[in-house]
Amino acid sequence: MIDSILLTLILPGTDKKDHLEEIEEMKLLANTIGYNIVDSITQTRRSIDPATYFGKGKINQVIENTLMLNVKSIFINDDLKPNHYKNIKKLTKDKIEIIDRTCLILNIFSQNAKTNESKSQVRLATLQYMMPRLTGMWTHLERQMGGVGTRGGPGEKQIEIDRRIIRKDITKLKRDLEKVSKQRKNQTKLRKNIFKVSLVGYTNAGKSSLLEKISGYKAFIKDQLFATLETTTKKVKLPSKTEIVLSDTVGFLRKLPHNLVASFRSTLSDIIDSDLIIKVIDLSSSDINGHISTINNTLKNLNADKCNYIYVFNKIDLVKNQNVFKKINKKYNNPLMVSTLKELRIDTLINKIDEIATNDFKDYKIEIKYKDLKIIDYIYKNSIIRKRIDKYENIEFEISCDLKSYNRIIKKIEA
Ligand SMILES: Nc1nc2c(ncn2[C@@H]2O[C@H](COP(=O)(O)OP(=O)(O)OP(=O)(O)O)[C@@H](O)[C@H]2O)c(=O)[nH]1
Ligand SMILES: [Mg+2]
Repeated sequence: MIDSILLTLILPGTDKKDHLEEIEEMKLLANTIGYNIVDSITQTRRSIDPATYFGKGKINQVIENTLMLNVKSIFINDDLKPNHYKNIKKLTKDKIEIIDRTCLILNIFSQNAKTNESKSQVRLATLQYMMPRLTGMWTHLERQMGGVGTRGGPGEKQIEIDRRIIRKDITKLKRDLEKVSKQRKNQTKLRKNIFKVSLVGYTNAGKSSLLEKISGYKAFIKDQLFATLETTTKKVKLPSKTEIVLSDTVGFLRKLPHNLVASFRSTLSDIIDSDLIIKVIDLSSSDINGHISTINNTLKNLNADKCNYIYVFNKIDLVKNQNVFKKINKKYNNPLMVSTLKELRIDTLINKIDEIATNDFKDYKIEIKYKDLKIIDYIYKNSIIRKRIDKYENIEFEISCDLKSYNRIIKKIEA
């Protein structure tokens, strides 16, 4: 682990509790890429310093202390504008690495991306992050080469070449991602008749663990932030024999960089089509309210805030304080509380999903000719068979499904 300092800013209106949560979260995030925060320093100011974000005196003092401790990196719990980054970097005389929140999260994402799609998404966000920072470097180099306004100096040339390469890369990545997004939309179309359930939640809440428990699929589970960066969708047969698809996707985090959200929009876009969203919350977290508001804000950004949802509070095995249960029960009207790890009340959750998936199901009677094998197959896939009577000329089915599916079946029979 590389020792490091964390620098944070408190402005008027900063919530003290949120601020402390963010410090703890930054420590975890930094650990994920191999850094250990040994000290955390906070400055309270009326406003952001236009040149150096924090006060210049404070920054100089922190740099001095950092170098004295023989520490080589400073984390900043915010997104630094390119000029802030450049000016702080200048004050360090390039002796200290400056890592802002976006840079840190981009690093975690690039470390954890597994599929070609997620790798391209992270690369796109990283290049977009780099572009304006190159401009800063360009000005810096330009000055070295003879004053602002000079054209054609080597600094400018090099940066222009870099920018051109980056721009080309960005265009190509966007094109590639567009293709994948189209394929995804086609897959979604194929699943249009099936009940779709999405697991969403703060990172590390236990979404992948739940996918594994409910579907039996061996998911990638780790006590780590952003273990999952891709969407996995699995078919699940519920006790009523209804088939649904269950999806697990990338976790949310407060102040997730805009570029990343934009790049991951297609991965997250499936959430909008959900018939049911399961908001998974870690009940053992000290910041349940913060996590819930992050989930709700993110869903709003994705235009998925109108979807039907339920809350599932996970990791109850870690909670010893009965007041936590009481408070949550009162606030969220006795929501589902489970332990995925200890397999507590997972059955209740599955039954709840089943109940919602079959909520508008009704019983119907239909008759099919033996030769209409395709329709028989369709019925088995799109309804629950309550009874099948094989008669001399045809088969009589008593089925249970929603009205839309019933109409589709009738249309096929009449075609
Ligand atoms: N004690 C306890 N640990 C759990 C429970 N459910 C999941 N975990 C642990 O929590 C950690 C995170 O679980 P994941 O399923 O990877 O969480 P996730 O929401 O998919 O996280 P990301 O993909 O990183 O966003 C793992 O170490 C799990 O073993 C639970 O009910 N109790
Ligand atoms: Mg996961």
